[in-house]
Amino acid sequence: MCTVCGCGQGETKIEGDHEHEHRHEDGTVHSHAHHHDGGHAHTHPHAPGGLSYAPRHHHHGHEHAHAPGLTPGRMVQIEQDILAKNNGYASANRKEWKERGLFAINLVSSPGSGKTTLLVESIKRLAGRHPLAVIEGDQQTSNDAERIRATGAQAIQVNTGKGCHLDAHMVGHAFERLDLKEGGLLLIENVGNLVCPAEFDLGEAHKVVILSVTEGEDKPLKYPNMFAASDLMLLTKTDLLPHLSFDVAKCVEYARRVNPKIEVLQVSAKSGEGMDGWLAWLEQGVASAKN
Ligand SMILES: Nc1nc2c(ncn2[C@@H]2O[C@H](COP(=O)(O)OP(=O)(O)OP(=O)(O)O)[C@@H](O)[C@H]2O)c(=O)[nH]1
Ligand SMILES: [Zn+2]
Ligand SMILES: [Zn+2]
Repeated sequence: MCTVCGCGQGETKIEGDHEHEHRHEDGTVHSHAHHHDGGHAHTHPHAPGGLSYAPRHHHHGHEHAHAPGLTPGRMVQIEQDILAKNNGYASANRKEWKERGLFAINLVSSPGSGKTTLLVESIKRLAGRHPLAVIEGDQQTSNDAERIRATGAQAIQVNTGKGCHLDAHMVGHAFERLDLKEGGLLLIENVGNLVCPAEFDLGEAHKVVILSVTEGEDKPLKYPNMFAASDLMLLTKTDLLPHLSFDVAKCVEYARRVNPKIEVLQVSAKSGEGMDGWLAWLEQGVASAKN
């Protein structure tokens, strides 16, 4: 269950997993994914409190709420538990990525802002310069991971089903499937949603909020949490500006109103305008994360 909008969880599927069904004592049936290939189930308990990604079957967290009968107090308790658990996994991810000298970023935005196109164009330009991998989050389909793999880069898809955000636990498992060398770049494309992903730390170095110029300049005011949680705002699709009445200065002012420290870069994945600045930002991050 999402702490913010109450949408369903427990339907997460990482590419390569298989589904199986559970029946609870109250008769509720739900399915979720497991993978058994590789079979190594290596333990890397790297969080205080003994959190660990193995054995893989024991921490699915059946925290989906059967809302009827739940008191508001109980709901708040569940939300706090979910976030506390997420934060445990996020610190585990952060620790592991730090040990490996990886620069991990979490791309957040509303649907269709241009995340995957930007990643594809960035990866083409970064080709061969750094070890790099992508974790793709979407509710359904592996379309985005396939678009990334078409560039030759490795990518793994996480489908969240009814869930509206990636959490640190799924990302940790997806990361296990990647073969990412030391000193590289881990790009995480979150589910398109300007609300819930703001709440979930994945262990990333930065959240980067992508806002396309077709969405209107007032998004930072309407969804302040997301802009407050991000260190960089990328204004995308700037090739379309001549056709729109989007006010860039106003948008930047709104973003700084909710987050005075937010950096802003303007890019067009289509024309290539501004890509150098964005790639320089990434390169600097990779350099600073290296051990
Ligand atoms: N004009 C223009 N269109 C773009 C640009 N970048 C992406 N698009 C278009 O915007 C649409 C959405 O792009 P995607 O890259 O799929 O967006 P996304 O954020 O990954 O979408 P979801 O994963 O579904 O949230 C597509 O039709 C792209 O061709 C750009 O720089 N300029
Ligand atoms: Zn199970
Ligand atoms: Zn996408």
